[in-house]
Amino acid sequence: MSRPTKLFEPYKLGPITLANRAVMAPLTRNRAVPGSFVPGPLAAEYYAQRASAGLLVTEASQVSQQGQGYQDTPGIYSKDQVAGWRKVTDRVHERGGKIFIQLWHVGRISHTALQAGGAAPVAPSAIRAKGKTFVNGTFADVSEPRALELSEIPGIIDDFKRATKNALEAGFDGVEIHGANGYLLDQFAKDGANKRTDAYGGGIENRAKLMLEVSKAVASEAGADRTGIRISPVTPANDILDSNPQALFDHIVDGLSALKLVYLHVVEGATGGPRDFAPFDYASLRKRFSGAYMANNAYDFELASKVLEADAADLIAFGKPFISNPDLVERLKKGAALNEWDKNTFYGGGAKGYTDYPTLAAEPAE
Ligand code: 8OZ
Repeated sequence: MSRPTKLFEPYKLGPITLANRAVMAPLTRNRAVPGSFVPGPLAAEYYAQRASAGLLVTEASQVSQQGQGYQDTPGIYSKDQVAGWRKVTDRVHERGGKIFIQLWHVGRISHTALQAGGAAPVAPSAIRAKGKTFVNGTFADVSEPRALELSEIPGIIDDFKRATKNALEAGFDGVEIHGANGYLLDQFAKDGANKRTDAYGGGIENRAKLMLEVSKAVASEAGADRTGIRISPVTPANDILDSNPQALFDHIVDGLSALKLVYLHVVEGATGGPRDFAPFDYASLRKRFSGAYMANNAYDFELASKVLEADAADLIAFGKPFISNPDLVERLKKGAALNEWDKNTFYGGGAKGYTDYPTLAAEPAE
């Protein structure tokens, strides 16, 4: 018996139809091939196992070497990376799944050890984040960044555009721009990290500019109906802060809506933490946005069903539950128990904690 809920109803997302409204959220797993940053040998298996999600969003994938901030995260800027991702999308499509890739530039959340020639990571302003990254097998303080020159900004936009072209060549159904969690686009948007005095700093309109220009460029390549974006208005992740996130994100979402992006993916509250971390009116974003509203952060079956029923969201993204439950949709349908996740195997390593979580079918009968 399946439990009645909109969660398992199909959803038309631009030109594609999702089998249900449960999305696998982007999840960093640090298992790409060291040096080439091609998706690792088990990545196709991992994503194919989870293809019964309405939509898979891949782990964040850097659009350039400069955009990398952690050890062994995959890229989408080289030919080999495109070929590696092609194997992933083929396996997912064979299983009837749909998959978007998350496009990422970390900005200041990086380390000189990951940058070409040991250079400083780039940021809107030369302000070091209080935070750690994982590099050379250990946690290290992020490096002191340098402020991007105004003349370098078109190059960043081009990197996102090229990555989008690569993503389409790799067979993705669409792309999600990573505008969340204190990485480059969020750093430009929020006044705690952006102290620029040029056209990309100062008031809300200037700070929102890079996120909107990247969105426009990506949508021009993939089609707006295959372009989503993830934001996290109030998260403190990676030492990010804004003095007026409601006004900032109301403005940003008006701009994204005008670009007709297909979905707005919102981390509600603190990423991986409390949903009520800071006051924020998410309904205001839903109202302003013309496309689908994808809600994320600590959703379970009950909350997802309630929010969909109330028409407060169209899609629900589940993160950690998808790590440990490849057949999450089937388990939720049946009201079956969920496997617990092992946080010791989230980042790096091999099959353990990656492709070895059992499905219901694989479990011994009681
Ligand atoms: C966990 C570890 C490293 C990166 C994010 C891409 O927070 C990440 C990330 C998460 O968006």
